[in-house]
Amino acid sequence: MEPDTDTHDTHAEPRAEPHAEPHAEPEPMVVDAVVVGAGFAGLYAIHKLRSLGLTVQAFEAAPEVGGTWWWNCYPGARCDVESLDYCYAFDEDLMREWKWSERFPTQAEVLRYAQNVADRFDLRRHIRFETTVTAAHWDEQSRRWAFDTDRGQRVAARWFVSAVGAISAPNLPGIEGLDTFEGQVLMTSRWPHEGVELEGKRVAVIGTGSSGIQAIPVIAQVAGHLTVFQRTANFSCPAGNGPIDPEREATVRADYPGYRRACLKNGAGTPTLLLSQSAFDLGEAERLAAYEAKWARGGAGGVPALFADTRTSLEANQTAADFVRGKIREIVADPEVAESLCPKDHPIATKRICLDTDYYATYNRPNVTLVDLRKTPIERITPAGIATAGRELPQDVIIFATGFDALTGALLRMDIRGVGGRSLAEAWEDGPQTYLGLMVAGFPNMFTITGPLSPSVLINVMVAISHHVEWIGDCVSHMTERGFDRIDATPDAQAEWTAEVQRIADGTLFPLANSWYNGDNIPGKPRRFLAYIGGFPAYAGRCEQVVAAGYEGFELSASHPVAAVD
Ligand code: NA7
Repeated sequence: MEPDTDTHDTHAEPRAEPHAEPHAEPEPMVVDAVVVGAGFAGLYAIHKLRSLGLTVQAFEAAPEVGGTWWWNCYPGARCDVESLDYCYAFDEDLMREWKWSERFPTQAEVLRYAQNVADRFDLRRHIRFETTVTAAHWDEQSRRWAFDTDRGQRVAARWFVSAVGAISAPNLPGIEGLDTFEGQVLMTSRWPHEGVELEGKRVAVIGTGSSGIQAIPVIAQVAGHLTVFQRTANFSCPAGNGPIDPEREATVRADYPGYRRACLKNGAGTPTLLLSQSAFDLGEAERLAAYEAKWARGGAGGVPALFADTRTSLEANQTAADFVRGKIREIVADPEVAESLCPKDHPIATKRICLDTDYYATYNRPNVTLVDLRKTPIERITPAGIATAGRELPQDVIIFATGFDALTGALLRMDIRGVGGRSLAEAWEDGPQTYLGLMVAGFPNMFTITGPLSPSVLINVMVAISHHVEWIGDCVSHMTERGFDRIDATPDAQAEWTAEVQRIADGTLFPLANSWYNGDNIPGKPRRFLAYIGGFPAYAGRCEQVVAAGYEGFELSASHPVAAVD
């Protein structure tokens, strides 16, 4: 595609721009596409759109690529998808040449991979780092989006590709007294890259989701004393991490592209097979033996990934939940602590299942204490520590592992305004509505990679990202070839999709949990199931059908008369 004549050079090296003078009105730079975010979604989007001949400008708030893998560099941070699956499949040389060292890669290794991709495909020159997009407004007349950044840049683009990430907007709970604390306050999701000295210190961790469960065993090894503040006990299964098994690696690498294509036939876009067996197809002894074997092997969805009906039948779910609770009671020496650690208020895996290394055993250490917030809630944070049940627990460091405003948070933190100046916040007042998780009606030419109501966090997110980027690339090519310059989802198609996503979720046990999947962790967030749970093959099939039917549910148009294309 030819760039607009008024396009500025987008191929300059990234550089820190001085903040704009107050009241200065710089002329907007015009490019074909703006990509917001330079994590895995943004990197691939830049590469894809550039390969179509588009001029691309990306913005990234961090000083580096990597997105969530840049920010979440807390001790113990690790991917819970296996490394051989958690990578791009679009370039065979990259797949062949990049070697992972562990079954589940550390944050540092995933970040190195992202950096390698950025360098290998020369993507950095398109990215303005340390720059946050503050506003994106649709201009109907020019059929372009106008962007503002916190550094005063103004850019206009035909295509707006959001690559802001599904779990990227941190949630810092407003606990009374936090601003009075005289020690150090940290968030796992904004961990300092220079590292933190925790040796010998009194450390508090608030939150026991995946981040807390990964960080706690590692912090416990160095802290003088670690106090864990747990609001909801969470199910966790052993990751079974270790060096990559050379035999398995050799098998996968014998036909890596074929292996990855085969994974796309599975619900989660990983090698986990589509399950057909019910937990009750086996007798009790056989079922327990299967759970034992899975627990010993570790990885891939843990014990609840064994049977097809764990997600849909409370009775089947209970067999897996009882098994894990039994393990917790076996591992944790103090029965009272073990009971507090046993989740009882939600079916297993209806909050994201955690994979850990020695999480439960960590509570047997003499320097670790569990505070069960269901029994003794936090009253306030004091200058010296945390007060619960009328006593103060002094701390040097408080670490918040309190999660994210998932799926919608990062989008809503920008001032996005579509047709008629309507804000995204207004459009999503009752919860997010999207068509295929890819577009929002009334926000033309805006694509949301792993957006709300797409499979996103419920499948291997590298598969989700790749699918969206390729779908968007195909759509933009289709439009450009035909001279179209505006695409919008129809309200009807969007309403139908939004209802379908909820309907499928309602057929599972997921709505029974208070979880970020339902938006429950953010006060005031409307309750709605935020991801498509029907599995990758069904989702991808639906997207293909939509395209085959001439972008059914979308309206494509041109500002100038267009010639017919075969
Ligand atoms: P999660 O899974 O949302 O976990 C956050 C944890 O923080 C969870 O245990 C919460 O308890 C707890 N929390 C949140 N707010 C509070 C307050 N106010 N007081 C006490 N405890 C609180 O986030 P993670 O970062 O661990 O993981 C997110 C995803 O990132 C993960 O699934 C991976 O995909 C990567 P709650 O359960 O809400 O009672």
